Amino acid sequence: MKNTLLVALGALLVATPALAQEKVVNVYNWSDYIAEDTIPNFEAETGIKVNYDVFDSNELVEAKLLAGNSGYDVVVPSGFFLERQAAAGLFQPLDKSKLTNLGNMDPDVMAATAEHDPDNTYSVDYMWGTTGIGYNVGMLTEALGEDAALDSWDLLFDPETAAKLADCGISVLDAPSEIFAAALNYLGLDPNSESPEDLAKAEELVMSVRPYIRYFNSSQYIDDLANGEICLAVGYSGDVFIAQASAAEADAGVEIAYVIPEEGAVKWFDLFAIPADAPHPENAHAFIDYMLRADVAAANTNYVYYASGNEAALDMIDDEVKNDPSIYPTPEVSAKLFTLKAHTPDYDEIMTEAWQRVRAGQ
Ligand code: N2P
Repeated sequence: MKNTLLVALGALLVATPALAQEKVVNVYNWSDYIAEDTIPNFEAETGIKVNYDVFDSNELVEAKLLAGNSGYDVVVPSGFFLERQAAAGLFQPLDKSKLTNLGNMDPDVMAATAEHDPDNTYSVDYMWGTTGIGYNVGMLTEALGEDAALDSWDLLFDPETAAKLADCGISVLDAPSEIFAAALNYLGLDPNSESPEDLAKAEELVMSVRPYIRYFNSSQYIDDLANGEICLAVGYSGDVFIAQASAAEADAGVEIAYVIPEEGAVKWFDLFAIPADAPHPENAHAFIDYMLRADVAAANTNYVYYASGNEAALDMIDDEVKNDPSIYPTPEVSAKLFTLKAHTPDYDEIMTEAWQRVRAGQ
């Protein structure tokens, strides 16, 4: 009798979380990637408290997911990382019956992200953008002359040009896959090549300008560009626009521009997914569904200047955002963009070693 009771009690305890989940959701998103009132609005509407942590690199998310028990309910890796994470069983399938706003998604974005996640089983897009170059218009003109071309990866990869920018400051994302892909593409090689010979050429190229790079970091450049601390950053589109907006607001004569270089650039998708061991999957679905609401998606894009995966949001996205070809590329610009595939573990290992040498400068 006593045993039966204990078993029944145990079953109840196990079943309880699914029935009435603690009103909490633990979210791990990119830094500078959400409007200021999105979280408070969600909490007020649902009564679910959001613990919101941020990261600035795919590697960080992957390390947490691989270690297990991250405690996160929602994570937002880029598609070319999520691809292998999903294959490794790190996510649970989305329960689409709980995502009432899924119909708002842009079918083209869904098709593109299905390349990483077949049938969009585990993920849905939040935003997408490009990895290009942000620069200080005045400083670059001064360093390179009025007639200098400001729309080429030469700004970073041509040693003569980069040398002229070393004093005003160059920063580069701490994102090996994306930087080596840009280097391969600049060399006329396949940005998705996993050949060790191609990697060696890309490493050599980045090494040739390494003396002129002040630092590798994936978030610091927003403030540094805005304040005129650096003059060129290889960065994420929206982050450069955030720097541009804050420089304009400060009204101290700093003008920031973003360019998708003419040789082409990486286009990525950042995707919501729920870790297999998420403690609050119900609330994770509620959070994702909220983020898929058209008005919420529009408010976030208007705030961070990344293109939304949400088609229904378009009407509410500011004209200056949706008509900006470096946020919503024209077909002509789109033709220059390329996506990345997930790396194999073997390639990842040699790429990481190459990146460590690049970072260390030797
Ligand atoms: C947001 C950066 C997100 C872009 N600050 C990287 N995929």
